[in-house]
Amino acid sequence: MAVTFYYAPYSTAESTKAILAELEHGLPNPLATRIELSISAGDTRKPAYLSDVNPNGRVPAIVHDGVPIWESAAITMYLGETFGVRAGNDPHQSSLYPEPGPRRGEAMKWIVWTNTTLTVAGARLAAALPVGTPGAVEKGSQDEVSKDETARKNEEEIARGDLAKNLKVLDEALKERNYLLGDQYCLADTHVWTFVSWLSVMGVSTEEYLHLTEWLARVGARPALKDQ
Ligand SMILES: N[C@@H](CCC(=O)N[C@@H](CS)C(=O)NCC(=O)O)C(=O)O
Repeated sequence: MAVTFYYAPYSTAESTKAILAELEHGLPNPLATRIELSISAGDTRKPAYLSDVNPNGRVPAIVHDGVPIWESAAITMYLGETFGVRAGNDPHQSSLYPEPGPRRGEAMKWIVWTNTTLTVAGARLAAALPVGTPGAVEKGSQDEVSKDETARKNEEEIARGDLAKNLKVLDEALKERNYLLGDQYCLADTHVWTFVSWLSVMGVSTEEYLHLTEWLARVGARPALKDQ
């Protein structure tokens, strides 16, 4: 087994966990060995982890054939390209990621948008929530910041407004289509789904976005994801 997956529970690593669940679904053996780390215990900042796995001291990260790959968007695209594209007409192989071409570009667009736009607003909200409330950054995390109550509330409001704009973009894109790329589910759906699901932990409601709400239920009901 050549892939090692480093994760911490309830972290950004949930995205890679879901991607692997989809790719491993129905396979006789898992694709990856899992290694659990504790952020609050400082595991992600231990010298060996920083030097051999991720110099940023964060999860998720994978090591494949000795090569460390970090950043959840890069990991999703890499695992999709490596394990998710059906080779030839083999019906036993999964086709969870598009072949090179415009559809691949669309998948990349949503994966990168999730990390650079949606999640940036979500991370600002997490950092603005008082430590200890659901979804707030963990105590001891490098993202923990202290601020006075007025500044905190202000930042929370701006972040919630930005998230609402982003969710509307997603809702519009899902109008008249079952999945982000059309009729066929792909790992871009998995990736975006994990981050939108994370937002609900912080009390961000998606109920007013009808298409998005239906899509969340559709993706969440997939056999590989429903017990996540
Ligand atoms: N941009 C990175 C963000 C990863 C990230 O921020 N991970 C957090 C957990 S949600 C982490 O590992 N934090 C460790 C720490 O704060 O010490 C990605 O998408 O992979």
